[in-house]
Amino acid sequence: MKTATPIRREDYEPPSHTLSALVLEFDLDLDQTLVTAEFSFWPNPAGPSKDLTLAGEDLQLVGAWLDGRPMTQGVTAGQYALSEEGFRLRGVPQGRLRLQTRISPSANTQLMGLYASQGGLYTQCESEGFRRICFFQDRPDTLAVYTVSLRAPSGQFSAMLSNGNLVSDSTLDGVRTCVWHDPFPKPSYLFALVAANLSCIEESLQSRSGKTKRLQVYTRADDRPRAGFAMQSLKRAIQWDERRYGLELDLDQFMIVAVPDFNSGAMENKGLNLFNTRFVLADAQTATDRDYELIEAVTGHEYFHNWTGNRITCRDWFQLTLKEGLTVFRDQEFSADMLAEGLSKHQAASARAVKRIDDVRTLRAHQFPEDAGPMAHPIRPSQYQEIRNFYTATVYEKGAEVIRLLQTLFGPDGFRGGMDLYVARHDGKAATCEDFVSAILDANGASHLFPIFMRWYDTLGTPSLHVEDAWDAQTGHYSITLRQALDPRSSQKDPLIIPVGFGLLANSPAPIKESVPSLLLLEHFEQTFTFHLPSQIHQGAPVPSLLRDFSAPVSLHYDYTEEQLSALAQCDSDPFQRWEACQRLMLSFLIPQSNHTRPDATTLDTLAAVLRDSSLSDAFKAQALTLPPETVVAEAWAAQGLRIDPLAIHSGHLSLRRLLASHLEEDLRSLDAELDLPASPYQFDSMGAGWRALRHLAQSLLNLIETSRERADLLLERFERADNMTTRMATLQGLVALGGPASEQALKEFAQQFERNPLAMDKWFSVQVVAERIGDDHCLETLGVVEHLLADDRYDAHNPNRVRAVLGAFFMQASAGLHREDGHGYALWARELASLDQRNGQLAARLARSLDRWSCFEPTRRDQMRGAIERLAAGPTLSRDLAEVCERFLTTAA
Ligand code: B3K
Ligand code: ZN
Repeated sequence: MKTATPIRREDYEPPSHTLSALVLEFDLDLDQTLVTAEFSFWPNPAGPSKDLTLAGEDLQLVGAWLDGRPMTQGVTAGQYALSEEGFRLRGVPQGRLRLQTRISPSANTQLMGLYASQGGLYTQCESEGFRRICFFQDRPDTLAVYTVSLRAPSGQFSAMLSNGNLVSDSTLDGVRTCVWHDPFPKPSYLFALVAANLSCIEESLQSRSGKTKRLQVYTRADDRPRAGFAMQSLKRAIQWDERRYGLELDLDQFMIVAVPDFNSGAMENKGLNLFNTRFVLADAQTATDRDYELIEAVTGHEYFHNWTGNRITCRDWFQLTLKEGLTVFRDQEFSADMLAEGLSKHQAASARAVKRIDDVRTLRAHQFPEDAGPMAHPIRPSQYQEIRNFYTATVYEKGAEVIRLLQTLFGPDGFRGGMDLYVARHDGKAATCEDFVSAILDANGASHLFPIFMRWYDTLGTPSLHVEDAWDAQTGHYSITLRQALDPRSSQKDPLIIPVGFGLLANSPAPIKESVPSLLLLEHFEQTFTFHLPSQIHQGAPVPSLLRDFSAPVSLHYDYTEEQLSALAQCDSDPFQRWEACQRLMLSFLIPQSNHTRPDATTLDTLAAVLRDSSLSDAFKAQALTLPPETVVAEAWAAQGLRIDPLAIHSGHLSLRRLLASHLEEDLRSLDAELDLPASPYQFDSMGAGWRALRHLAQSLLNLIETSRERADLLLERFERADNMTTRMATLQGLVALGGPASEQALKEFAQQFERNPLAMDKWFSVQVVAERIGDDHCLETLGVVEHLLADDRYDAHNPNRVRAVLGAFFMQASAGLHREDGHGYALWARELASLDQRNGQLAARLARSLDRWSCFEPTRRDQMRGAIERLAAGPTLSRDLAEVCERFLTTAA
C-alpha cells in the first residue's frame, strides 16, 4: 500500500504569489477540451519567497507564454519545469502568464475537474479539482475575479453556463461563444462551467432592497416538470437568509443545474450551483416525502454557502468546518423554521423537535461511530493525506453542533449579533475558525471564553458526560454532579465548555414550585450544582431532564430507572426529551448486559401512551416509536465493552419490533387501516408527511407479525393504488420483505412504470438490497440479490447514484447480508471496491468506510474483515483516497 506524506495544519504558510484577475477560455469538446488561462502574478509580501508553482493533475500542457513570449522547459530562469507537483516557473518573481492545456472530459471517470455526463460537460472543483482543468495556485486563500469564455460548435449545447453574469452570447462561423463575468473575487474551488442540452424554468424574485433577481433551475427537458419544488425551495431559502440573517443575494442571476453523474450531493459554486439530480427533481410520482425534505434542505444549504463559504471562504482546507459546520447549522435552522411556520406555539415546538430529532439521529448513527473509530478526527483535523476524505460527518454534523453551542450560549439574537460582526470583519476574505469564534464571542462580551471554546475544534472523539444526583428528603436539597471525560486518544486534554440543557420533573402529581436554571454550564472536569426544593420535601426525588434539546454533542451517562424514563417520555415539557426517553427505554432491551431481558409492562405501556397522546403530532409519534438504528445499538454494545455481534443486534432489533407490534397491535391496526380510506390526491406538506410516516410505520410493524399471503395481497393492492412514491416505496419495501409472487409482481410493475426514470430506478435497486427478508416464501438471500443486481443491464458502475443504490445500500444498510457468517459479504466488499477504485477513488473510499468499526466486532468477523481490508489494501494501484482509509483501518484500529 503506497501512502502519501500527510499535510499538516501547523505547516500552513500564505501563498508565495498574488494572482490577478483570471481570464479563462474553453474550446469545449467531450473528448478533447482546450483550456487557455491567463493572469498576472507578483510576490505576496506575506508569503514565502519562492518560485511560482502552479498545481496541475492529468493535464497536457500545450503552450506557455510569459509576457507574450513563448516559454520553454528547462533549468534556467525564465524556463519552466513540469513535475508531479505541477508547473514551476523558475526565477521570475512577476509577470503575465498564459498557459494552454488539453484535457479529456470523457476520460475523466473521477468526476473531479471537467467531466462528461450523458453528453454534457460539468465541473466539480472542490476541493482540488480546478488543478485538473488548468495549472493554477489551486488553494482557497487565492482569490481572483474570473472572466470565462465558453466556445463550442453552435447547436451542440443549448446551455453554456459559468459563474456570475452573462456578458455576451454570440455565434460566428458556426462557433457559439458565451462570455461570463463574476465580479466577486473567489477561490478556484468555486469555479464552475456547464455545457449541455438542458432546459430551464425561470422565476424572478424581488430582494429586500428592491432589486430583481433572476432564478433558474436547469434540467434535462424531460425532467423540467420536476424542477418546481427546488425553485420554490430556493425562493424560501433566499427570503429566509434575508429575514433571519439580513443577508441578501448579491448576484443578479442565480442558477441551479441538475447533474446525472455527481459524486456528492451538491456544490455551491458562485451563482451556479451544481446538484446531484437526486436533490433537485421531485414530483409526487417519483419522489418520497423524504426526498422533498432533502431537496429543501440541500437547496437551502448550497444557497446559504453564498455567504458562509463563498463571500467568506476558508483560509485552508483544515478550516473546512468553518463553512460546512456553520452552513449545516444554518440549513438545520432553515428547515426547522419552515416546519414551524404558521403553527401555534405548542405545535411549533413539536415541529422543531421533530427536526432536531432527525438531526440528532443522524449524528448518532454516523458521526458517533466515526468519532469512535479509526478515522476519528477533531472537527478541524490536524492532518490529512487526501482532503476529499475529510468531508465527514464530524466536519459537517458535529461541526454544526459546535456552532449550535454558541447559539445555545448566547441565544438566537446574540448569535445573530455575532454573525453580523463576522460578516463585517471578514467579507471578501479567506478566514479561519478562530475568526468565527472570536466574532461571536466579541459581539457578546464573552471574549474571555475564546481559549476554552476553541478546544472543541481540537478535541477528537465524543466526550462523555457522567451525571450523578442526590436528594436529601429531610432538607429538600437536590444536588447534581456533572463530570466530563474526553476520548483518551484526543491530544487536546483540557476540559470543554459544555452547556447542559436542564430541567426537573416532580416525581409526584404536585409540580415543583421552585424554578431551576434551564442551562447548567460545565467548564471544568467536574462541577456540582445544588438546588433547594422545599416543595418537594415528602414528595420523593425529582427526575432530572438532562441535556435538553441535545444541548451538546456528548454521550450522556446517567443511570435512569425505567420509571424515570417513563415519566420523562410522558411528561417532559421538552418534546425532544420525550423522544430521547423512548429511545433509551428501547435501547436498554437491545444491549445484552443491561438489567432487562424483555421489555416489561412499564416500557410497553409508556410507548403505548405516547402513541395515544393526542397532544403529539403524527410526525413526532413516528419518531418516538422508531427504534434506534442498528449502528447506534452497535455503539452502545461497544461502549459497554462488548464485542459487536451484528447478527445478534439485528435479530434483537427485529424481536423488539415484533414485540412492539404485538403489544400495540390494536392501535397499529387502526392506523394501518386508514391507509385504505379514500384520500385526497397526494401533495407534499409536513402534516401529510407526518400522517404517512406514522401509518407506514404501523404498516411495517404489522408486516412483522402477519406474514401471510393475504397481507402480501393487501400490500400489493396498496402498491398498485398508490398515487405517490412515498406510499409506493413503503408498500414495496414490505412486499420485498415478505417475498413471493406479490413481491415479484410489484417489482416488475415498478420497473415497467419507471424504466426511463433513473432516480426511481435507483430506489428499485436499493429496496431489493435493504429489505429484510422475513417472509416464509423467501428463496432469496441478500448477497445473491446483490450479485444479481450488479449483473443487471441497468446497473451502471459509472453512475455514483446507481453505485450507491446497490453497493452503498449493501455496505451501509444491510447488516445481516454484509456480515453473514461465511464472510462472503466482505469478499464482495473487497472485490467491488477494488474495481470501483480504478474509476472513482473518492467514491470507493467513502463506501469503504462501512467497515470503520471492524476491530470492535466479535473475533470471527473481525478477522474476516481484516482479511478483506488487507486484500483491498494490497491492490497495486490504490487511489490516494482509498489508501488513506485502508492505512487508518489497519494502523489505528481501536
Ligand atoms: N461543498 C460541497 C462538498 C463538495 C465535496 C467535495 N469532495 C457540498 C456542500 O457541502 O455544500
Ligand atoms: Zn456545504
